[in-house]
This record gives sequence, C-alpha cells and structure tokens, in this order.
Amino acid sequence: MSVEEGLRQGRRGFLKQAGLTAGTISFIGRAQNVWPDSNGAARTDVRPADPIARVTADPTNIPPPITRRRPAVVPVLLEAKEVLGEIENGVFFKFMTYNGQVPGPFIRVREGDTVELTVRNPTQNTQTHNVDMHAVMGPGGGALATLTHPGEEAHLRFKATYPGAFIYHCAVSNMDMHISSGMFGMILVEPKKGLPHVDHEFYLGQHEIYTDKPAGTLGYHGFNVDAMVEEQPNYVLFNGAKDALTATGFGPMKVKTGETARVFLVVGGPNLSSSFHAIGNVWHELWPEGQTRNPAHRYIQTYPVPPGSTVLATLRFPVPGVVKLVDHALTRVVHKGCLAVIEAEGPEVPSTFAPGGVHKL
Ligand SMILES: [Cu+2]
Repeated sequence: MSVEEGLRQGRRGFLKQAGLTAGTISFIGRAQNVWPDSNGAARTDVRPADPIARVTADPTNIPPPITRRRPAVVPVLLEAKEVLGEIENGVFFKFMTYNGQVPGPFIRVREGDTVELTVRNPTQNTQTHNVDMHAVMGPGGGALATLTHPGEEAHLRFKATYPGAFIYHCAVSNMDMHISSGMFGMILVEPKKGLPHVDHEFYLGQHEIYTDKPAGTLGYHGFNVDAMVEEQPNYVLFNGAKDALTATGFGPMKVKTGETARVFLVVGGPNLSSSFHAIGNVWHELWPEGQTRNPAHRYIQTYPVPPGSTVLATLRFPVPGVVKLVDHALTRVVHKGCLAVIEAEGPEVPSTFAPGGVHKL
C-alpha cells in the first residue's frame, strides 16, 4: 500500500481492530497511521526509524450487546504492548498499552459471567505489568495475581458479581507512569436485563500525558516524571492522541438525526478528572460512575468523572451538525488536545434550531 493510499484510509475511517482475541493489534503499517498535516501530507522529516503504531482506539470497536440470558465463561486476553506512537503529527512517544490501543480493549460481559483473564507480557517488553480491574472482587482487583515480567503470562479466573462499567488499569509500583503512558481501559458488566437499546455506542478514554518537551515540539518526547509529580501535563487526550476523534485526526464519529448514541467514557488519569460535556447537546440520560443499577440522571450539561472511574451517557440528535465532546476545563481542549466530535447528518429542523444570519450594524 502506498503512503497516499494509507493516508486516505486513515482519514476515511478507523481500522477495525479485532477485539479481545489473540493478536488484536500490534503495529499497523506505517503508511496507515501517520498523521496528516493540514495539506494531507505526512511529515517525513522528523520521523523516527522505528515503526510507528497507531494507538488510538476505534471508538466504535465495542462488542455487541449481550443477548444470552445465561452466565457464560468469557476468555479475555490483555497483552501489554510497549509501542512507539504519535501523540500528534510529528510528536512521538513511547506508549505502554493493552493490546496496542488507548484506551485498552472494551471488555463486555454479563453480570454472573466468569472471566478467564490472561495477562501476557511479551519478551520484547522492558517493564513489569499487570491489571487491577475494578470489576474484580478480590485483592488488588487482580493486580498481584496478574503481575508479570517480560516473557511471562498470568491467569486469573474471576466472577463478575456486580453490574456496571469499570476501569481496568496497570497497577505496578509506578502505576501513575504506566497509566499516563496508556495502560487503562473499560470492562462493562452488563446488568442481567441488559442496557436500553441505542442506535450507536462509542468508547472514549481520557487520560493525560506528561512529556519532557512543550506540546507540539516535533520529534521524540520522553516521559517527564517531575511534571507528573506536579500534576502538570502538557497533553490531555481522548483515545491517546491530540484531537484523535476529529476530522484532523482519525475522523469524527457519525450518526444520523433521530438516532441515539451511548457514550462510554473511562478516565484513566492518572491525576485529572474530566468535566465531561457535549457542546451543543446535553447528556439526555447519564449514569454516574458507570453504575447502571441506579436511576439515570436527566439532561445533564457537564458531569465530573474522576480518575479511576467511568460514566455512561446517552445523546439524542434532533438536529444535524457537529457535537463536540470535551473536558469542560477548556484549556485542555484549546491547548492540550482533548476533543472528540460526533457528526449528525440529516435535514435541518428550523423549528428547533434556526440561525438568522449575521449582519453588519
Ligand atoms: Cu504496566
């Protein structure tokens, strides 16, 4: 595939990743994941020699709602992958990930299911990794049971005894650095009755990165532990890259007017909360803490989601146009890259929204 074809594919839409099975995603060919500049060309002048992985998770890569009505045994593989990725065009960073993506794979099980979790740490890695999963009832959320050095694999069998959407994350001794480098994701334990029907589901993960150069500086960025201790990140991101889910990134999410969408947000942090907001819309139903057992809140403008937590919220799209998903701590949007976009296509509805034009006084 040529660079030009790769760019077109990358801009057209997301590469489908394989979910939870072995070999989900590692290095996608360089041509498919370079960041386009404003002219659609790749910056080749600053690119490292090593292969560049696309770490941005496809927000539509979510297992379908569970229709079975009996418990099952569900195998899940989380493979720690340390990969060179791109925070924005020409800015390279050594990510630590689950299965090569940020956030890690969306795991979907049903209340009462038994999960057979495998945590694999390939030989070529440099770090110890594990998983603390908030859906696990047991010591460390499985952290010690899944602690692996490079070249090891660990197994944990656990029962998902309570419903809700929960974070999972790396929990080694320098867990803040590992989470900031990308090691977090979501497990949804569906309630036995399932979730309300929606037309679309989207999966977002917010976290912040602390690099050793000002945001936007071309070239390789190392990790800045001092900035992390001060909790002063230079990037705050959805899905591991600046403006990743927009037209200048890997493309917006798409819906049609009249449809509904459920947004799953997991906040990895490690330190910053999200003030989750949909510009030009409202969270029609919102389940704080991803807790589906409690009643939904209605018509919420902005909702706080702390690190180590999740939220489920639904949007409706009565009118066409762009809905921007942001952390309403807006400096993070303007200067640090925290933006995602949903585009609603359909006929105008002047009875609801009717711009009257701008005229000179
Ligand atoms: Cu780790």
